[in-house]
Order: sequence, then C-alpha cells, then structure tokens
Amino acid sequence: MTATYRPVEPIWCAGCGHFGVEAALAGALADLVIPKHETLVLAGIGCSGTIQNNLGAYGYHALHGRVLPTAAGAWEANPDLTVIAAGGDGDGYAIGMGHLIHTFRRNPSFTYIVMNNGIYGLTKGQNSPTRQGTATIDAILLGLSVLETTFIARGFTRAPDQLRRLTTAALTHAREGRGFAFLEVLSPCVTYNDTYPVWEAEQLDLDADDGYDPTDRSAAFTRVVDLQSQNRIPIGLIYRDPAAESRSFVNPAASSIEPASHVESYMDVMSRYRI
Ligand SMILES: Cc1ncc(C[n+]2csc(CCOP(=O)(O)OP(=O)(O)O)c2C)c(N)n1
Ligand code: SF4
Ligand SMILES: [Mg+2]
Repeated sequence: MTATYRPVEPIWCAGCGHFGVEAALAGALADLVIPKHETLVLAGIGCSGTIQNNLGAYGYHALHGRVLPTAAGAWEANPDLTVIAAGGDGDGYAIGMGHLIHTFRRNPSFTYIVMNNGIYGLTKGQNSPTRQGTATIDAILLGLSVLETTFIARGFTRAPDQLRRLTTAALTHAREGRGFAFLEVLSPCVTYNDTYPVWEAEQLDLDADDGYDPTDRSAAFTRVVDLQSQNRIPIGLIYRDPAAESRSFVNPAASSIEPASHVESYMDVMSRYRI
C-alpha cells in the first residue's frame, strides 16, 4: 500500500501575516508550474518555521538559525530540485545572521524568504533584531552592502499581488542559476506585535516609482538609507544585478566528483602550503 503525504492546516493565529507568505509561495509555485516532487522547502524554527508542513512539497525543519547552510547543501546535492529556504527574522537575523552574510557572498542559487515580524513569535514576543523602537538591523541594506548579491526584494502581506510577483521573480532568478534570491516579507504577528497599522503607514512601494532603477546598486543603497531616515520602509524589487542575466552559478553537483579529475587542482592547493 502506498501512502500520500497530505499537507496539514497551518497552526498560525487568525490574521497572522505568515498566511500571506504561504499564499504567495503556493501561488508562485503554481504560476511557474513547478512540480511538488521537485520542490524542497526548508524552514527555520519559529511560527514561520512550520510553513513547509502546509505546501505538499518536500519539507525539512532545520536547526534554529541553520536553514541557510542546510539549504545550500540540498542545492549542491541535487540540481534538479527547486530549493526554497524560509524562516523568521529571529531565525535569520539573530542566531542565523553569520550564515546570511556568507550566503549573500557565496551566491548559491536558491531562494530565501524571511518572514519579518520584529519579534520571536513562537516564544511569545521577545524583541528580534528588527523590532522597531530598538537598535535595528536592515537586512536589505546589509544585502546591498555585499557586492556579490544578485537579487534583493521586500514584500508586504498587505500587498498580496505584489508579494506573489516578487516571490515568482525570486524563484525564477534562483531556478535560472542567477544566484541567491533574497526576499524579506513584512509579515506582522497580530498576537504579540501588531505592526499592520504602522507598516501600512510607513511602507513605500518602489515598484510604483518610475524614477527608481533596481539595477543601480549605489542609487538603491542611497535611496534605502534616505527612506530609513524618514521612517519609511521600501517594498518592491530593491536590487537585481544586471550582470546576473548573463551569468550562471554552476551547481557543484553538476561537476564531476571523480577523484582523478581533481588531482591537479588538489596538488595546486597543496603546493601553496609547502615551504
Ligand atoms: C538553539 C535554540 N535557541 C533558542 C530557541 C528558542 N526559539 C524558538 S523559536 C525562536 C525564535 C523565533 O522567532 P522567528 O524566527 O522570528 O520566528 P517567528 O516565530 O516570529 O515566526 C527562538 C529563539 C531554539 N528553539 N533553539
Ligand atoms: S504568535 Fe504571532 S507569528 Fe506566531 S502564529 Fe500567532 S500571529 Fe503568527
Ligand atoms: Mg519573527
């Protein structure tokens, strides 16, 4: 007898922003006609870290803060998979922050969706590194400051059509081998830190600004800093490296692991350590 896995109902509170992230991801997977058996969703620890249970794709619940290296390993091991890492701001920007910087730098070609609600929702509302009113981290600015980054966007669950478009664009970027696709989503926790009213007032849609050029890294950085000083939060496609279109980040799994084919490069590396 064969058994088919059935996705479970989300366990989130009514009104949680994470429902919107899941809807956008399910919609994007459908738009791109990506088969579920070729999709792997890896999640961190947190309320956000249960999203993989609801989608009917392959799922993996990573250690707290370790979703990025786990996803990178999955991407390297199986080039046929569409790999999507997902998690919260606590998982990604606190305990997992070291991995984020190096993933920006190394550009493995998978998608990472961070559900930012400014707190640790699962453990009942402690401040995360993005809690407004505290000294905060802006992961969009951090990503722009790493010169290797290729795709940076921010969505908002109150703008569902745009969020679905951004999710589709991120998945497309990564699936075409253009590099790491980073999508932060403003996804409020209505139970412990209801930021819907303040984020509605502060969000500013760069997709709707004809004068904004998302292929100009310096201009993007300046604009985001300026907006931050005005207490405005940019959403939309923030940056896409134009050079990434003509480049492909080769999945190591696609190259030979036959030992004989690596002798020369091995000897080269070893020779650098000889006196
Ligand atoms: C190693 C470790 N440290 C701490 C915790 C406790 N813990 C569980 S979830 C979490 C943070 C969740 O916040 P976030 O990632 O923002 O997800 P959210 O619940 O807000 O969606 C923490 C600190 C843990 N599970 N493991
Ligand atoms: S506690 Fe907050 S983040 Fe967690 S499910 Fe409820 S509303 Fe969502
Ligand atoms: Mg959180």
